[in-house]
Amino acid sequence: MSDSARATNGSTASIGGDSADEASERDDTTVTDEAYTFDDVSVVMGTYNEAAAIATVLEDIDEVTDGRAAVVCVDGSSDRTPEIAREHGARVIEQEPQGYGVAVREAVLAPDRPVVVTTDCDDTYPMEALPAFLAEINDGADVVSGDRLYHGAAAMPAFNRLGNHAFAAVASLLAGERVHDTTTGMRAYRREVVEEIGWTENTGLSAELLIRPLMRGYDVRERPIAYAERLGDTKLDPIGGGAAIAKSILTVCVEERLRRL
Ligand SMILES: Nc1nc2c(ncn2[C@@H]2O[C@H](COP(=O)(O)OP(=O)(O)O)[C@@H](O)[C@H]2O)c(=O)[nH]1
Ligand SMILES: [Mg+2]
Repeated sequence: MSDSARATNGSTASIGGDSADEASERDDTTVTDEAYTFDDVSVVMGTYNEAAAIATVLEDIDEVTDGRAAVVCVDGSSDRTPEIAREHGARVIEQEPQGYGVAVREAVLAPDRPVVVTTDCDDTYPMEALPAFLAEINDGADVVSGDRLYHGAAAMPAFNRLGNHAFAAVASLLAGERVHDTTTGMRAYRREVVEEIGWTENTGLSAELLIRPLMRGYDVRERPIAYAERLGDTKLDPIGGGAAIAKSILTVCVEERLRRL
């Protein structure tokens, strides 16, 4: 996808195109003649000591979806996060803290609704974009990925921003498709996509959740989103986490290329 073809005014851009090979490789999960509503959507997240943010995040989801989206929190907190989650009607799955990906893998596999949306529980992601993400799924997308870097991500620490640009450049090269934000926490998936693929990464799970569907020919679209400053403290160590993400991107891209042989 060239930058000129990239979405500008808040619409999405498809990444690559389905080659006959890629399309025949996957199950046909795209159902375009049924319109999902928020009754068909689960919003899921890992939560680890997010008492400063969780009420805001869950209230935003409720407001935007009119209380219709189901919410799942996979929680490893030692603070009041799980109580606040339950008070807001979320389903809480308790799990020892083992890192981002261990929590989010359990979270994306938990729902039985057909559309699964991930977010962080830190108030950085715009829940008001949920209707647009759902509309994109109803338009036939298998994965809709929020691109924080499109609008500049001024709220992101500069080191992380640089790293995220670098991850996107490397992933684009290795995957053979231009992607712009590989580590975003906000995406919508058809549930079949998350169920059909085996997930292996932890800190790098977000990149894996984008790259494997993309390299298997699913309809993956990036959509520019706003990105706000975090409430509460980050759980990711920028250097160790960054190295783990880089390793995940290499591993996943190589595995997906070998899988095509
Ligand atoms: N359950 C659980 N959640 C986690 C863990 N690590 C991170 N999270 C959650 O995963 C999300 C992403 O982490 P975050 O600190 O926002 O990472 P950042 O966006 O890279 O700064 C947040 O909602 C965290 O609470 C963990 O070990 N266990
Ligand atoms: Mg975050």
